[in-house]
Amino acid sequence: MVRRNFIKKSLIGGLGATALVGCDNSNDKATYPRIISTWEHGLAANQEAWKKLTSGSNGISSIESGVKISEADPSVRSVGYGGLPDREGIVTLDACIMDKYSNCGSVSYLQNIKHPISVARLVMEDTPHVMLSGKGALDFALSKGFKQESLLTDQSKKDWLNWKKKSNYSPVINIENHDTISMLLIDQNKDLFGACTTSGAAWKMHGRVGDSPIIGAGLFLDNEVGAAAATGLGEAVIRTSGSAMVVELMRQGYSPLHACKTIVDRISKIHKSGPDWEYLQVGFIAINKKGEYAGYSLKKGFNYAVCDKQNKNLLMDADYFI
Ligand code: SD4
Repeated sequence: MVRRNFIKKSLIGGLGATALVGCDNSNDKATYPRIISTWEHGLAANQEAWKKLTSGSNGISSIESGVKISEADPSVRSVGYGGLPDREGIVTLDACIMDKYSNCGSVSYLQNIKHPISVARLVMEDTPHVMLSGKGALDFALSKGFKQESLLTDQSKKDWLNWKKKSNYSPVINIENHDTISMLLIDQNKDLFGACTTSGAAWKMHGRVGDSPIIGAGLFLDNEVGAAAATGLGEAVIRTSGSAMVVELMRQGYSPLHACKTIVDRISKIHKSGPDWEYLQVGFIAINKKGEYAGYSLKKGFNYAVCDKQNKNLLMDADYFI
């Protein structure tokens, strides 16, 4: 069942007039430039990216700057600084970035670096590789002048100690541990860029890497077709190569909404009788070459921020399956 989108609320000083608009097909409207990001904290990230883009920065610098806002914000509990740790109380970060030429860079299982997206960008630009992981990623970051710092805030440590009392790994959907920021940007030339950054699922096993640094899973784009990115339980997204599949469906002519919905249906079929069904949430955002976009999730509660000239910067409730 597809439910209609409605615009929930708007932000933000500098960009947005307040708007409340009823059900419509606004997400089918083509326009560019346009930036879409997962979750409510995507509003602030969009605002920064938009500011950069419209003052002359290129697409890749604009999305990097945008998602860095979430990485630095300790109130965003599953990205960068302030992100919830793994079972051992250690914050480990995953991030990736991709540009219009299909250049991409990624870091996984990175520790003590506040802006993994910037390290991912340098992996893309300054190495012959796509992904660096763990100590190698950290060494690379240090060689590029990044400074080590603790990312575990007092609040996150408190939450972890609290969690440890029961040590029950049962993610709470849509809050705390499902707030990866994924951002997709189409610029004034209709070129596409994408970024994704997270501290991953809270209370994950130490060493666990999710979908977010995996090109094709957490993020994918093809500049001839469109871009897609994911949030939610990474294992489910990896199993279906989620973002790559959404883009491939758009290549076949599906709308962004239909493409996202098809992959969410597939994830639902695979997991329906599995042990993680109860807490499973996945959401996708997608944008095509015309700037048409959509967000769609398995369960109710996923929202995403859309920034363009017409709508300013709005938080949209995604359509959902259940
Ligand atoms: C992960 N996909 O590590 C990430 C978590 C997430 O919104 O998206 N949270 O599985």
